[in-house]
Amino acid sequence: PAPRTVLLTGAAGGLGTLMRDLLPEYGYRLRLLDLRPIEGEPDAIVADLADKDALREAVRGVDAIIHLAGISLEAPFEKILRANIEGTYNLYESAREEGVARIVFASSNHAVGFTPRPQEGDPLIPIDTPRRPDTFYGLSKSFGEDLAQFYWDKYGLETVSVRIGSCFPKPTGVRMLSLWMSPADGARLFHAALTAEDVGHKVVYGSSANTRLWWDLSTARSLGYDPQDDSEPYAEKLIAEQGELDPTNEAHTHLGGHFVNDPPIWPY
Ligand code: NAI
Ligand code: 15L
Repeated sequence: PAPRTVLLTGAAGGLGTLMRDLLPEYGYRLRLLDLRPIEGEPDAIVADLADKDALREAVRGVDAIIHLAGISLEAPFEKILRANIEGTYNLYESAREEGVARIVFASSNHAVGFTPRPQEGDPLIPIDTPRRPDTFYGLSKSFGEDLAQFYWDKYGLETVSVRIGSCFPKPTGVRMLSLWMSPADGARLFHAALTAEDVGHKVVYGSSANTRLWWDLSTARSLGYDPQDDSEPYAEKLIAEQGELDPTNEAHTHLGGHFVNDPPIWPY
């Protein structure tokens, strides 16, 4: 049966806010969790991923979890360790103890951020390309994918790890023309990840069907994902404003963009 009650961690964040709007249309009842309270959502659970008791209670009775909570940019290793590495472990342990069947894990392009982007005529980056994290942040996503594989092999807890490109209302940079995932396609992909049968642990790239795509969406499509959007209508204006990607600038020649040399830092 299709999952109905889904715990959405990181529900106060950018992606969480977009998904709070879009996922109910697919028939999900969302239980919300975040470190920060959410205006207009008095029932949202305000908890830190470090709080094992709160997590255990939060996951009790849900059919699946979409795990978005954590530090979403670069930060000192100690902070990443606590929020993303220990926090994700705590969530998986709670899910195992409470018998939750499936987690959709928000991994990131930054788990493979040091991969050179394809140049004209090169093949798309395959899903089994070696992981090359570009930050401690990317390293924590790499850990999350391994954790997910371990919980499948050892305990039969399923995960779809989505290496999200850039999920924002619109693409805001030239690199994002390749990595953009429209919010509507994001909801389509999360829905596919929640409903596909027998996923075990699958890693997929998460973006729209962009004309300038750098990576191979076939594993995501194998879950039933059928992206409907393309960043191309935004291309002309962004390139006029920012110029084409510069082949001599390493932030322009790697999947992870400026995370490879000058990552944006988590503000708190
Ligand atoms: P965000 O930074 O806007 O939201 C993250 C949320 O997690 C925040 O509301 C924050 O309060 C919460 N959080 C942080 N530490 C926590 C903790 N210890 N316990 C409980 N909650 C905590 O990030 P965004 O953009 O919404 O991303 C969501 C997830 O998707 C993140 O895991 C991010 O790494 C991942 N991702 C997002 C991409 C995007 O394009 N938005 C791209 C790739 C990955
Ligand atoms: C990410 O992993 C970040 O969480 C998001 O804020 C964007 O920076 C995105 O990657 C990106 O690479 O554009």
